[in-house]
Amino acid sequence: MEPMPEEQLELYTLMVRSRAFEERAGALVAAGEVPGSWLSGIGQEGTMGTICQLRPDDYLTYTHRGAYSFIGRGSDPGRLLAELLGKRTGYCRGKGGRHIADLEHGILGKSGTIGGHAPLAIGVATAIQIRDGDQVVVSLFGEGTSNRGTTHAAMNAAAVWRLPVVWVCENNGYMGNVPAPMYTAVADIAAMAPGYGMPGEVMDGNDVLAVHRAAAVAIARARAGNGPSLLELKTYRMRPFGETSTDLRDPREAAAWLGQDPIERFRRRLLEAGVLTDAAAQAVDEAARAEMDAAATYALESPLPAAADAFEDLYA
Ligand SMILES: Cc1ncc(C[n+]2csc(CCOP(=O)(O)OP(=O)(O)O)c2C)c(N)n1
Ligand SMILES: [Mg+2]
Repeated sequence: MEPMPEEQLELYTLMVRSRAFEERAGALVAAGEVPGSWLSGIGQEGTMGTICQLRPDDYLTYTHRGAYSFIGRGSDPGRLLAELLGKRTGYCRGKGGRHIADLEHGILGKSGTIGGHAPLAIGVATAIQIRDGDQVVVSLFGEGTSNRGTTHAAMNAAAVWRLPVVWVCENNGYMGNVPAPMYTAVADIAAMAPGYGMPGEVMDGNDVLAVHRAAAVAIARARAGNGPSLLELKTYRMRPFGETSTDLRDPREAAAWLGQDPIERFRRRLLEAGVLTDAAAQAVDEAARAEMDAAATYALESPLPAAADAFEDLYA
């Protein structure tokens, strides 16, 4: 079922805010303000079609890319940017950098090794099942990450135990600068789903309403106790692997994908349907930019952790 017009506008606004965050984060990296880097999700905002459907008490685990996980869940952009800058006001008190967990919004963080977050999804989903809850876990991963043993083991366990997980593979065709056919023999990651005993579906990841439709089915299935699904979103990242990385991909490829920009496509569709006007779209853009400017100011003006803070948050 298509989301109602108001829901479509909300979804569009989330995507624009996510993009504005990415642009602000990229600018901070370029200005030398970030001690590490940022792995941009510009071009992959179609993934928001899954995240926007989660309830506040649901959970999300993610690999490493994109702001949509956080913006879609309601995280505070100021605290996110503060974390990126290593500031004390960040979600992990400046100790995570771009490895961010926002437990208030059910974002369980990620692992330094790709695919390390997949077993985390299983742990939470098992806890939900033991407690007879009806929450779900969405777990995002890249097509490169699909080849980690942890990812395979977790997908198998989720299917065997009928856990409430929705696996969302963002297939952007590359692991760093390496094209997918060099590390995966099948064209579609979702083709692996029947091998685990769960449904799998491939879709145009830049068509956010197609993503929304498929995610609605997968989330309902998980919530009803009928087990996991695997969604594969075919997409493209419009930025280099990381904001400090060299992009070795063919620039003609990126130019071709520009016409597939998920936000542009959704905007055109909303304009044609009369759900959005040019003036309203401009207002959404301006509000998002102003919000992220304020977030950046907050992050830049926030204090660094004190030396003694190094001894806090430790397991001993
Ligand atoms: C076990 C492990 N190997 C390598 C890395 C370095 N690494 C970080 S992200 C990444 C690429 C992952 O590609 P993909 O899953 O397709 O995600 P994308 O970056 O394309 O979004 C790699 C190799 C890592 N963090 N952990
Ligand atoms: Mg990839």
